[in-house]
Amino acid sequence: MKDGPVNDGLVGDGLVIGGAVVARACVNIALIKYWGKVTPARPEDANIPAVPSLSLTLDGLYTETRVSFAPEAEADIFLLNGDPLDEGGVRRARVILDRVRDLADVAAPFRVDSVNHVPTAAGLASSASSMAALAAATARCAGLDLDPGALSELARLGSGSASRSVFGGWAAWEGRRAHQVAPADHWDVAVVVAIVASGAKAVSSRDAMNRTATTSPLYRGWVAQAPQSFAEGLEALRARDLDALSAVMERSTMRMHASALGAAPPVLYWEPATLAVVRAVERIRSDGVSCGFTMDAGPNVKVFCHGRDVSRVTRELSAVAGVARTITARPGPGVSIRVISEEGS
Ligand code: 2P0
Repeated sequence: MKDGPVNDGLVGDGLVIGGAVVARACVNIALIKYWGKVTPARPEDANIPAVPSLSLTLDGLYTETRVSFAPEAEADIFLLNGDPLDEGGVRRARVILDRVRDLADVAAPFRVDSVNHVPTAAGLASSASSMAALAAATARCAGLDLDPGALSELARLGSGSASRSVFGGWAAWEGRRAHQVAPADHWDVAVVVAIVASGAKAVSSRDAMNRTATTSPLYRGWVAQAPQSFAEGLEALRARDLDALSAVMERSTMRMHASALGAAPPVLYWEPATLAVVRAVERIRSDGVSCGFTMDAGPNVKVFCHGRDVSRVTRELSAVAGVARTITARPGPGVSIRVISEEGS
């Protein structure tokens, strides 16, 4: 099954001189969580995970990134939504650009123009979609013809979870790269995101997972149990068994957060309304509607359910005190690119 990057460009392979490459990548939600890394020996070993993870790429929540060469510039130029990218973002993005320059043996700076189509209030991290789109556009601009696995490795250098956003549908990530486990049309499920109003400033997932790995006595247990959860998640996905998938997804979520709670100082992402949504999911399930929750490095709750149950689940979650709004997403496509000629066509 082929569901990697789609090249519907106007020109053949080779450096894109004068024109630009536009790539689009969607966010993904992990059912079996990535939390912790292997200590890197070389720059190209960055963000190799200590645990395997399993995710679903989501339709309609994406980053679109335009990359061109900027031979007249002194350094790479980065714009996000029209404004200069912040320092942290530049550092992450430059790792990808430097790797591409190495692989393609080019020296020129790039101009990167990125637009996030992920509602900022959604609490859905856009680093996965951003870094996947950046990797795809830059590699193509520099004339690299990377297969989806190699592109996944490149995206991983910017942000670990970006390795999964290269693929449409369901992706598994172990070691250096992710791969597709099942396409978007494998299963009619949906994700309802319950946005929990919160003014709290979260610790970044990168800092939090490093702190967990270095200070939490629960981290070893987290790493030790992960392969079993991953295997169970894959089996439930293949069998399209939402009850089994929900059970292992919730276990993985709770164990990830438990390991973070054991850090010094503790990392606690939840708000009271987070727990209220968790209880609502248990209630909906006891009424006979299959669904399951997961939370990432923030207070919002993502609820998986069958496509046919979206209205019911949305209604129930919207009624929970502290839920500001909900967003619904379906399984989405992998990275796509298009090459724009100098004339802009
Ligand atoms: C995940 N998260 O599997 C987990 C669960 C957050 C909680 O992947 O340091 O931004 O750039 O590799 O990819 C978010 O972590 O971290 C993440 P880096 P990343 O989705």
